[in-house]
Amino acid sequence: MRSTTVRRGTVGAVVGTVWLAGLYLAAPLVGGFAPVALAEGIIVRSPGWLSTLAVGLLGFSAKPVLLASVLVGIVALSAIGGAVWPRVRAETPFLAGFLAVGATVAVFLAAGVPLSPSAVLGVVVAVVPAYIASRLLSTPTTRRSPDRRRFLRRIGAVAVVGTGSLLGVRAAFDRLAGGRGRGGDVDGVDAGGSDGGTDAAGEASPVATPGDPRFDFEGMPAAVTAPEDHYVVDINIRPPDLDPASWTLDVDGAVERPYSLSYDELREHDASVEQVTTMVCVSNTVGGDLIGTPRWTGVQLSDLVADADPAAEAVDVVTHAADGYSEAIPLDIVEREDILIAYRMGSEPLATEHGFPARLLVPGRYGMKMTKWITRIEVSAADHEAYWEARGWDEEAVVNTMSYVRGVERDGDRVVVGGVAFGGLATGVEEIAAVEVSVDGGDTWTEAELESPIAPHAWRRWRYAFDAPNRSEFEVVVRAITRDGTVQTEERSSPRPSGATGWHRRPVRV
Ligand SMILES: Nc1nc2c(c(=O)[nH]1)N[C@H]1C(S)=C(S)[C@@H](COP(=O)(O)O)O[C@H]1N2
Ligand SMILES: [Mo]
Repeated sequence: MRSTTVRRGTVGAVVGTVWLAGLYLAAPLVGGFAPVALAEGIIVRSPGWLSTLAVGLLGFSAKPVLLASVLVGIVALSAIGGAVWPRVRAETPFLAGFLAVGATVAVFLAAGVPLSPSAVLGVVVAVVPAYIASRLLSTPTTRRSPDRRRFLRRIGAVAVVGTGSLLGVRAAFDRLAGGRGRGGDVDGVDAGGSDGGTDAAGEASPVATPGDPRFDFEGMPAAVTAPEDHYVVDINIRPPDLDPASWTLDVDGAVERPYSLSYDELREHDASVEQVTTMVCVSNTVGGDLIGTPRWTGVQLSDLVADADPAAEAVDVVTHAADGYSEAIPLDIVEREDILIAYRMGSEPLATEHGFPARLLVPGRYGMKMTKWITRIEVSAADHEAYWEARGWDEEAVVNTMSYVRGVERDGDRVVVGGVAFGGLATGVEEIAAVEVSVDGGDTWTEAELESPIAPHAWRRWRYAFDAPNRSEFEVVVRAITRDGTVQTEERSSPRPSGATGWHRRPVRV
């Protein structure tokens, strides 16, 4: 009898896997791959000490590991369910269908999917393939056929064909939708590959860019990042969709004159300025892609706060967002004129995923400081514990000095390598004074050419051209030097809690 139990367990696992593939197929209908939302829900609801411990043990891969555990857990539960499943009787198919619908609805509810016709369709899309798989596998083979090989072949066929075709259909959907769907993205702590350099040269935003064309070559990012090329990171599976007609920005707390602004009042505010500013996620690994330098338009936060007349005991400015996110910055830093409530990126209103209608922009700090979907600016007389701070990340989040290798191109004997360099400061302007590059793995170093600054808090592109008639493989290493002469630290540290450090090292062939 033991082998029957094993077989049934295997059937359960396959049905569970097909169900997961069905959930993935349904993702565009319900705003995302539901298990991601479950994992996010666990992160958000777990106490700060637990997420701190998890990230401490697992590093910045805590979120992918958690998601993987959720997936494996679901398959394991299905296997157990299959193993203890009652013998096939007339009513069992109904019971199975009922269970599958129940599980799907429960997962969607836990993931915060709102009830709608597309959610109902999502349930159908998720359940039907798993149901078909269970019917195909449960009837005669598990009971009668003694032929183990045949059974295994059948299981394998259902698993591969079922899962494969669901994933294929989903990929086709994504292609039709232009590949911009967010569903299933594991945003946040996972920070892309380490080799970077995927931005095509010359993909500049339609606005006239101040970049020097000599720094536009194979693999180099545009000087100014087009909105659609800027990375997206947040805690949501589905970004808040705010209606600009009813949205208000409230400025209140420890102030004499609380007030609110409508979307139009914000855009017509006279303290509006335009600035090109680099933003990088604290979870970016050395050389990673969670960095961009868009052109922003917004209202100076100092003006918005001053208009409310802060009380003498005010210490912090807390920004609150529609998704429950919050961040705090000390009042004395808010006096800087380059901290904006931004409502435009490039020449367009902020995209939904970048915080429409408005978001905070704090130059020189990591992206986590830059609250999207902002609804309230609270002047606070007490120290506020912000969202990521409560989860063990650095409170000040000043950007570490960094430099990345991005581009490489050959023209005859001549080779040019290049990339970007950036650093933040608690106050003051961007501080990169020089970039040094090695093409022999760090044995010898040369000073690279730096593009003239395009803005005070924008990255600097760098390039280094040299003759290499007889060599095609190089190990490029780069390090930046700040204005006070400090060389970027070689010491590797993980993104948590204060951002990654270390020299970017990248083998290239050209
Ligand atoms: N409301 C809200 N704002 C947020 C976040 C969030 O999860 N919710 N994530 C922050 C983080 S960690 C980063 S790196 C930036 C990313 O902004 P972007 O997606 O526009 O690049 O937004 C920040 N602002
Ligand atoms: Mo971030």
